[in-house]
Amino acid sequence: MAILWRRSRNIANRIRKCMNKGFMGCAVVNQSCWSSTFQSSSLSNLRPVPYQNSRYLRSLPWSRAALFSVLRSKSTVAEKQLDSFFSSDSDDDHRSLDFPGGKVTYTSEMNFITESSRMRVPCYRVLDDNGELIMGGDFQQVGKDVAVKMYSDMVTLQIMDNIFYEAQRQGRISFYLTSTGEEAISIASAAALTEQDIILPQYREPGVLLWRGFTLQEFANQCFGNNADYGKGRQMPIHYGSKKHNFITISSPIATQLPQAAGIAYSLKMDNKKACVVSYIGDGGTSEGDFHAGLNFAAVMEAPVIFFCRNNGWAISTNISEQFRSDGIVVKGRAYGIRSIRVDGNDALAIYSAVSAAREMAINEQRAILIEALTYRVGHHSTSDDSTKYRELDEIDYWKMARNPVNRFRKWVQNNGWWSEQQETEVRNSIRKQLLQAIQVAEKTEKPPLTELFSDVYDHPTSNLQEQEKQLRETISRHPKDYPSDVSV
Ligand SMILES: Cc1ncc(C[n+]2csc(CCOP(=O)(O)OP(=O)(O)O)c2C)c(N)n1
Ligand SMILES: [Mg+2]
Repeated sequence: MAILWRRSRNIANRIRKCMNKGFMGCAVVNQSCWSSTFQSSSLSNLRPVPYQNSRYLRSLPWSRAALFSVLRSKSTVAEKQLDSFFSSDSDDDHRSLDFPGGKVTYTSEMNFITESSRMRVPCYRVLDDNGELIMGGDFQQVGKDVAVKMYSDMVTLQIMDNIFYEAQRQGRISFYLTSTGEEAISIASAAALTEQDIILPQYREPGVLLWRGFTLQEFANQCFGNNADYGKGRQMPIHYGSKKHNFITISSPIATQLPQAAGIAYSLKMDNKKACVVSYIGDGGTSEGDFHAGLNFAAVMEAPVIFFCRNNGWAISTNISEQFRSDGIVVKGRAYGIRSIRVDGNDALAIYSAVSAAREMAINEQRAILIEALTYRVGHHSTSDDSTKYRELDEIDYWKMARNPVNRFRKWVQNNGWWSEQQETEVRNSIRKQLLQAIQVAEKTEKPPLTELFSDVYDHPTSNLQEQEKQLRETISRHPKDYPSDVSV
């Protein structure tokens, strides 16, 4: 009892401290109006590039790039010239430099741009910590059916996480990774998209697949790597993928999905599709070179892609304070000319609204958008990690209890009269039963045969692959007892 009391007092202290400190030690102002956090597009007036016939400009190397650009798929909004901000066609040419990309005004003051603004970028939210709507906020309405599906899917995700995590601990699957604390992000963002939008995940977004109808059996088949797994058992558990659901298979090397996302979005643009690409990434992933390449490509090619960054405070054991010195990730969008917003990642309604608005802009204006969601990884990084070795239990408990995204959304759904205690019990029991059944089936289903290990990459296996297969078969015949009996040779 005394331990319990001390623990809850610790949590209360932690909550008080965190309320003052904000996100990971820094105050971030909550804001309930998304439209003002998107950087205004009013700067993007269209103006003809001055002096485009000048011999001087044509002689510059970048004029070749400009020539090439006519081959690109056109933006629906066309090129933007930032110099319109200072626009005046009059006689002030001596006060500005006509530079490719737009005019740059001269100044005689030696001002370095500061490394950070005094105020951190505010965080858009719709629901307060108690699940109540914040008055006067700007948000997209969510009706009963969508809200109930969102909540049920969050519950399903929680149950999946608990049971698969336990299955890994029992040695039945080799690896697992939970979405605990981040359930609202994948579910609410998926709810705001259409099935035509193409998803390139990092790995902590199974909720998107769940929303799109990937079944519990399909999740179990992948984790058990059986014959029914679309990856034919060649990937680690949680590396889901589904052509039917426009969900590109997860690949472990982080951030590789971002340049690919820019490319896929560009192909949607060329085909005049009314769809966008959504690529997820973690805070740690933003330190990869591919993050920068992906954003720059998408901005320059005006590709309809939403980069969704889950800033959950940690990249395995690396805290964000050791990851970057910027005000999170949201400010990085501007450096690439990408419109950006910071959202409360534990507020499902804020995520839904921001993604709906971002999708509309991405498609209608043919542009990239960056969303940074502030959240927290409540679970260990994966089953290969023990996060209590590098972070305070109080910190974990604070996010698990006081900032729980599922409980917050449930309060809102319940206050609308759309959910009851009885539904809660029924749904939890039913999902649990269905999942245990799916695991039993997945476990009993045969594994893909050994030959599948060498197929599907080359039309004809290369000589080194043939050599490897021969060596493997020799090893198995020498040590048959070390080879799993449920995989046919
Ligand atoms: C290119 C690459 N470098 C390193 C790793 C090892 N690694 C796996 S997950 C991870 C941390 C990623 O953290 P973050 O992007 O914040 O995602 P989170 O796990 O918090 O969801 C690292 C470094 C990797 N998989 N790929
Ligand atoms: Mg992270």
